[in-house]
Amino acid sequence: MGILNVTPDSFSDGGLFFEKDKAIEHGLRMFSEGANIIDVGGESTRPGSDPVPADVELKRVLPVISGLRKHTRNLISVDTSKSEVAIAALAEGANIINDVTALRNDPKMLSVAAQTDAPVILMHMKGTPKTMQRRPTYKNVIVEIKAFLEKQIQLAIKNGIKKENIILDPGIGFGKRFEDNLTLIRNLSDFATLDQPILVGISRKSFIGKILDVPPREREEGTLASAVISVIQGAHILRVHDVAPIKRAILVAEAILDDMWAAGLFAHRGEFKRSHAN
Ligand code: 9MG
Repeated sequence: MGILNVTPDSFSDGGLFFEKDKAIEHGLRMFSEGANIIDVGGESTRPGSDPVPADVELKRVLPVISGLRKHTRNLISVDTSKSEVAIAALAEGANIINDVTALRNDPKMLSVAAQTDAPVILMHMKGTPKTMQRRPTYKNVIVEIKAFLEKQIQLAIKNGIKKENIILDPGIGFGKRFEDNLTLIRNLSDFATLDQPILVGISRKSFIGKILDVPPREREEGTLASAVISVIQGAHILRVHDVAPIKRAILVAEAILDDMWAAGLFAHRGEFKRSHAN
């Protein structure tokens, strides 16, 4: 999944793709580099950021989604937690809803996802983007996030969202301490028991900056290392800025993992492949 932030203030590429034509060109470039989905967002969710009104978000994302749709039949997701924005984006050609609040910000999001039959990404976040990095704590970060995601799966299904339309995301960097982010990536395979595809957003995030002491634009190698480990641990979708290098790294990692599976060295990967075979 390639990231397309149509915002003036996102943490690593704020302002770069704020202009419609530049955003469309960048989205198409990420598809040509191997992205299977482009995630279009009009509201920054970086730590400390304020929400923007729906009309501002709409003005930012709709022209980009309709522009991309004119050129491609590939998948487009809309990064929003507002039902009004999700409805308009899906009408304009988006296929997937990426809701970083896991359907908690806007109660109407449940019926929108159910009625449109759109796949929905349910992400864990402690607090809001404004408050989430104010001393988050967990007794057991894996157990607590799994319990939260399980609860949101049940809520979604009770409200008519199909199980096969649910994608889960532990929300790296969203109300997490440095060590929580490392623990989540290291133990991503624990989320397999929830029996849904797993998405992770590791790209250029602050845990990488903390390890390497580099700004967001210099976090590509750190992102690559995190991406490969996430795939080994069972991630199905990676949300990233630098599509081309990450796609190449993952293709190589997957070829090795598939050979390991064929040799009987990676049982859980084989189980996942069998259970998701058409
Ligand atoms: C919008 N956004 C920023 N980071 C993200 C992440 O890690 N996951 C998802 N689903 N969305 C994100």
